[in-house]
Amino acid sequence: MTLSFPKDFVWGAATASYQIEGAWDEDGKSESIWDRFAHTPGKILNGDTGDVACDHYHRWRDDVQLMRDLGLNAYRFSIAWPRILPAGRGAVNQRGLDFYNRLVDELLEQNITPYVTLYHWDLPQVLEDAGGWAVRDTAQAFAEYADVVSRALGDRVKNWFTHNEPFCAAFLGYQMGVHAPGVTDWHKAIVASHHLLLSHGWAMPIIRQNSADAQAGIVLNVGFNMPATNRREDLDAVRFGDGFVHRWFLDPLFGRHYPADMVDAYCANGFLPKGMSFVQADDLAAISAPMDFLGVNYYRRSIMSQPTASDGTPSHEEIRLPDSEYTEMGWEVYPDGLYQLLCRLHFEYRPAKIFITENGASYADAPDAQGVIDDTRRIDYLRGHLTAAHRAIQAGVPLAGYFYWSLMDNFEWAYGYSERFGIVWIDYATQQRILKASARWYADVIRRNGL
Ligand code: IFM
Repeated sequence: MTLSFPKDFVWGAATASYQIEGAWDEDGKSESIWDRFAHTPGKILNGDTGDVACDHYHRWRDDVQLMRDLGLNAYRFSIAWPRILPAGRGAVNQRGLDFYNRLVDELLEQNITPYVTLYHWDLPQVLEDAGGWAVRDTAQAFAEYADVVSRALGDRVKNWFTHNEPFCAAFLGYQMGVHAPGVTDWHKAIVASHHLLLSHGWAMPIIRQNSADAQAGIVLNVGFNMPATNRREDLDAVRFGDGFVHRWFLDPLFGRHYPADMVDAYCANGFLPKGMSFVQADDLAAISAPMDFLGVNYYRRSIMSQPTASDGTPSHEEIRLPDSEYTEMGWEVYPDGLYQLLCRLHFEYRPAKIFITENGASYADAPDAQGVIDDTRRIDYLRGHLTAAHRAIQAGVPLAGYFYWSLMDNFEWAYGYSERFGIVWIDYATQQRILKASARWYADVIRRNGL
């Protein structure tokens, strides 16, 4: 059976600055929180860092050529804030801006539409030293940064995402401490989540003002959760998990307040000694500024169960099914979850448009003796998820595009280079790029606008 996608459907791939660029201290760039975190012994598997990564900072022209060869019509990438404003705010580093100027020009030259993410986690360390996302002033600094970037690129870039996965920036960074800046403090994380959302809201009108006819939105990580059984505890785990990761962000963005059940849970656990006093009068109106689209990063289903022995901290355990399939991240392959999720977002929140801004699988398939990378499991993953996306469109979801994560293997945060999500293989010793079978398969999908 042939599945055709709507005319004008956007076919892309995504990356992020720290994960691919390298050149961590070149051309006037300052230290980011990820530079500091990765340079701290014990934080990243195998002591890996993003110092060189895929060396994209120097190989960007070849990488754009690769995108062109694949027939991508869009590319989602992020801007490294410390390249543009080394002191976090104030003086602009023209050499940093020029890198992105050149990249955008080359993409347009090759008929590839740039989709820019302003923040994919590499906060200038100097701002972290002043309190990071736990202080309100960082939201103001972000608005200034958004102004600088959208003024410089806004004549050519017409698709903007303010943040990538603010849940991860706030809670992996400030509560679990597994991401930069490595803090473990519930209160700071909750406050940080508010400042991230606030900075999004403040940046939206600035982007619109600087970039005529621009479309703008935010990218959230949203999964599909199910209870392990219908025991009350498992249902509660799903409700808490949904509130923690999804509703806490979706509700205020779509004009509702922070979810009351989560505020109550955080207060009951002592995480909000002064309640929500950090939310000021106009904040929620700013956060719910209408968006042109919502970016959705979907990877997997989580089957949740409340742990029997709990220390009082909200938590859950994830159940692994013996007969299901898991990627090397340990994430279940569950394409139907994408369909369910897209329908849920459409019917519950009614975003004007949705992009799947990330979806992908980590498998380590390497070149064989002939240099061929036969990553059949990734092709199956892609096929399953694109079929689910197609079903969602049939059901009325305004899905406008799909970005595979990731264009190339790269620095997978705390896992370093051990996880490979790319459709392009990176040989980190030589920086050679090799197309995997999945890249050719995806190129074929793009060419046919379907599968
Ligand atoms: O690599 C990350 C990306 O930076 C954000 N979303 C999830 C991906 C895979 O973990």
